[in-house]
Amino acid sequence: MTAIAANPYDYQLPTESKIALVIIDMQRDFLEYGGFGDALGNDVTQLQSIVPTVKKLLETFRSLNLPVIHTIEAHSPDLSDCPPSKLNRGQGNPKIGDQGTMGRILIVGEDGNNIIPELTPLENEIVIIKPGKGAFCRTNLEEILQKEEITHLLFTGVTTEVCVQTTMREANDRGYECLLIEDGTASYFPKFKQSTIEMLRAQGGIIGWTANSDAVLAALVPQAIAIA
Ligand code: TIU
Repeated sequence: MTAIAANPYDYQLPTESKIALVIIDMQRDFLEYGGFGDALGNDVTQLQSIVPTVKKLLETFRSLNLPVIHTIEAHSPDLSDCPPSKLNRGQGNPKIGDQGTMGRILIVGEDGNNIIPELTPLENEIVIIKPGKGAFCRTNLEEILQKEEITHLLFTGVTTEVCVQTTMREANDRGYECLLIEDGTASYFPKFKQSTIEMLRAQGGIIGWTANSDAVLAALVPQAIAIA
């Protein structure tokens, strides 16, 4: 069995079941001006640095014919899937559903809700539209993972301490073997990213593992050669 050099110890890749790359919310709403992240007062440039790494991982998974799961945080145009607690949280103005420079903020189908062009999903890739921070909340993600016999999830995306961490915790509780790719995730607050990495892998990997993308790629590519 191949292993990824990870923290707090090696992460074993499965031989019988499948591994998937999960790319959380790499949508314009979070990475560009005029979206939800910007509306909340965040510096969106913090998130842009991981794009080349996520792209490289995406291309590797595609070349190995391994499953890729993209998520998008989005609400229906009538906001019926957005609880008042989420809509009214903070004192943000504009807020979810308001008109931004890329269309209505965090609304499905609007320009700002699209995944950034560098990471546009292919037809055969899974795209989970999620109304919450976690990708298992009010979605069919668990059903899809079971059907596809996916047991191991490698996480990338934004933001580390919000949607990425929430989803990784949800997945861990459901029995998935989770690894966070450290240089494939970002936060508007670098210290929150670092804390998240440390807390997820503490206590012997209480939520899962963390590793650098180089370690992930080094483990995956020889396996592909072996399969071929
Ligand atoms: N605000 C923030 O850090 N994140 C979110 O609202 N959503 C995600 O993390 N995707």
